[in-house]
Amino acid sequence: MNDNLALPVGTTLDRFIMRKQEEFPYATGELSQLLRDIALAGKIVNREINRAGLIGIAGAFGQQNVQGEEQQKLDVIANIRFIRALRNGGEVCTVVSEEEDDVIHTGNKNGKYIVAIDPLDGSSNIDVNVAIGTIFSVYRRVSEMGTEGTLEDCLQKGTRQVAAGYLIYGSSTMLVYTTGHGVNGFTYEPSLGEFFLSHPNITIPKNGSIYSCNEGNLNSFHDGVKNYISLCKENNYAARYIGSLVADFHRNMLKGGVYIYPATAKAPNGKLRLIYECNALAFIVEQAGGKASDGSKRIMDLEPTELHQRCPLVIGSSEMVAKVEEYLKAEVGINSFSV
Ligand code: P6P
Repeated sequence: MNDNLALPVGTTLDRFIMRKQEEFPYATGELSQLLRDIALAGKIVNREINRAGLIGIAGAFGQQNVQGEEQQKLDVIANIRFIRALRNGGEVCTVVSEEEDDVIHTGNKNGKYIVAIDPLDGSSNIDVNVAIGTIFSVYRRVSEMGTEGTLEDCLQKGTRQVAAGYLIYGSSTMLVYTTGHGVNGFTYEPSLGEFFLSHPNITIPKNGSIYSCNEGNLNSFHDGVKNYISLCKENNYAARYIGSLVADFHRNMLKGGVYIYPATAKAPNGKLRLIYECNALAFIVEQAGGKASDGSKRIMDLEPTELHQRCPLVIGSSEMVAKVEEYLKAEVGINSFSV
């Protein structure tokens, strides 16, 4: 099939995945099935988020995750749903989840893929009805088929991703993903239980006038970041920070903008996690023509050493990210945010 033949808005996710798979004769359908499994879990989580206030699953779960963060009930539910969908789908041998201390082996020893996932990012916003999201990354395993996945499988650089995406549970629910051939967005129609192509070939504007950053931490930012934020104010940019990475990222993808979570006093290496947040969004934004760095180094070139390691994140319109890097470089002796 001619891959330049754009599929029309309204194409179902299933048909889109199938048509795209046809473009790759060597494709065996396993990655297609994995994407369907994620979409299925996303539909279920979407339904539970929408009913949370009615069926007593809003609010805190009463435990902390490995990050030391207060788990919300929906964090736990979303984690169970996505891991169960990936286990039942059969294509994934091992999962790295923000909600799990260690890797989760699915039992699918012949699963070809590894998935790294933040099942529900921004979940503290659930109770106040602010958009939240799921972020995922897919890698081909490097360990031998027929065995359990290994830590090496899970600590691959972002450049080795074969797919990445996010679900945003907002005014509408969307699935946005890439397999390395551009970025496409699908909007969920709950009455039909289907995702439909609504945003084909998403490209992020090279520049923008929106910056997303928690200025409450301003005093502990490196001067380079402080100077960049001053530049934004001088240029009358709009400050838009929802406290939900997927929501801020999605808006910046469509309108242009930059999201900055630098090193702070509370988070000397940044707050966001490399493997299941930064790498996934970095793959997506680069496929859409944008840029993602830790303030100096390309996110996808960072060498992971721990499952839950954090890194500073500057992500969005390429010219805005480059400007932040320029301001940081101007600081003597500071190569990136991380101290
Ligand atoms: P802060 C949510 O906890 C999250 O991981 C991102 O979704 C969000 O952008 C960021 O943290 C908010 O962190 O420190 O500004 O509240």
